[in-house]
Amino acid sequence: MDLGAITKYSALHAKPNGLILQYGTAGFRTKAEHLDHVMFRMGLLAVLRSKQTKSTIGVMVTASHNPEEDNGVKLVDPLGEMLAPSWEEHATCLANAEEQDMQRVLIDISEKEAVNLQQDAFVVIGRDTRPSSEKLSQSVIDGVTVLGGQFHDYGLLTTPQLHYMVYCRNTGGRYGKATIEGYYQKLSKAFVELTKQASCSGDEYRSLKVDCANGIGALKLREMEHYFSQGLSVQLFNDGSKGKLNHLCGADFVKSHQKPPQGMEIKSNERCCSFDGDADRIVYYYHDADGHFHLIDGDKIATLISSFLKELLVEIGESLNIGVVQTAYANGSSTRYLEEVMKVPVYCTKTGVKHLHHKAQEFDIGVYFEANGHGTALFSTAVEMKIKQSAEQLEDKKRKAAKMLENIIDLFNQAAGDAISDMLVIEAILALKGLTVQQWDALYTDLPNRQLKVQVADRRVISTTNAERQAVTPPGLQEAINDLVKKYKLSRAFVRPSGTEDVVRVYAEADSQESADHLAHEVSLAVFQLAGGIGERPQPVTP
Ligand code: 16G
Ligand code: MG
Repeated sequence: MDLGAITKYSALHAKPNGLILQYGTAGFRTKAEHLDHVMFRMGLLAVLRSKQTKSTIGVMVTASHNPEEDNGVKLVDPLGEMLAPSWEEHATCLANAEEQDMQRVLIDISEKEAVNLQQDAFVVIGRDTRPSSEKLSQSVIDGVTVLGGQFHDYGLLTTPQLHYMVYCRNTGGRYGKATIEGYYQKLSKAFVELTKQASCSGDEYRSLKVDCANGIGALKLREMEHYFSQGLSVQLFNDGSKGKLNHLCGADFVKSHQKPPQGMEIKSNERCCSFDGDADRIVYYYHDADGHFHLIDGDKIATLISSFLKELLVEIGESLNIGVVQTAYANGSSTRYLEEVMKVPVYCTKTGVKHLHHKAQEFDIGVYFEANGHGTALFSTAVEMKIKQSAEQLEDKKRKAAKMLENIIDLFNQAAGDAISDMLVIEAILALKGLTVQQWDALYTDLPNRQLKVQVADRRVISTTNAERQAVTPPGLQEAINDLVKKYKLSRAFVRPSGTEDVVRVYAEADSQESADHLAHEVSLAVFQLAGGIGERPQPVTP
């Protein structure tokens, strides 16, 4: 390590005095103007992680669904996964080190993690379309270079595309080619082959309206469109040509406001979807004949996908273990439907993709989705091999199903939840099953629900257990929630400190919207009273 050079360059990316940041659920996130030093330092850290794992590490510059003025950064581990927890701690430590402590912290991390500093390092970098992203990714590159790492800057990419690149590079090209072209070709080939088998695709030209949140998804989908246009025509809205990133549009807006994005005209029964700002989330929706808005969130996406996979397995005659992974935010109706009607085992983890991803890896086929639309399906290597063999050997009908499954495996981005990949999987399944968006929506009816935020002095006073479904501290809070929940039918509520914002989140569901709203409000008051609320007392929800 050339400590002199590190000190010199670090001073050019100085940390604002007193600024403390945390490597949160999905990396660092805050106002873009406070992030230059973090970017430089994450470049340094990526080099150390790369040396330690002897693999390519990814660095993505994005703040996803957050406002355009924000930015963020996260590291991607060798198999496309989120950074290992011990390294998250190093990231926080390094980001908060005062200038004079930088050398010591770097040496500390290297020693603790037994990093061989002689080892080569390779880092790949991607960024979203935020105005601040280009300069910030340059700071990452400065960090990589100072520590002697090699790098490839992919420039503009969706977050899942960067995960894909990392995965490809660390699996010797077996997963795919680590180029944007390679990504387009792999997914489109699988999609076109799949949709060719749809018996009803000939009668109806399939088209879909896509709200791209004025983000990177628009650019990438536009580039990719002609690769799969045989199977699907997409019409892009909020493509960044005029509107502001994530402003009144995008998956997060649509899911949390339960209404369509601005800038998209929807005719009744048209299939529409929204990506978020870095295209790792997707939700679907439509207007019925009476003009009512219907949201199809991550839970219903997981249901469609897992039931289709299960059907294929039955046809092939394989009994593989398939599991669905959700979080506490999953609508109670979805969990009930999966368990009771589809007889698929369901597991609940803490919020944040890394927790779901990890759990899903325990199954032959693990389908994971957060209600907010972030998810994918993972297939174990053994399953992939088995299916490939079946596709060669089995007789007619079974072979067809095995071939479909093979294409589906290729179509899912197994390195991360991916709006583009998920969209193509969903479109293929709808085509193959001849389902309309309403028929898909009718699988089950969501329980009415409400999410609220409460401001408290220190959100760490709330700790939870049982995959965030129960509060352990402060004392009395869970008992208060239990008493409130008892007042309503089909009700459930929980609270958790946000991992990305300085608030406590409240979730409630019940048999009617009015009850869900009341319950959420009452739970908010309990949080305010028992967990040190600040500012104005929570107000009742106005419908
Ligand atoms: C991040 C997570 C997302 C999670 C959300 C929760 C990743 C890539 N993203 O955006 O999965 O749903 O945080 O936010 O893990 P919250 O803690 O503020 O509720
Ligand atoms: Mg995102």
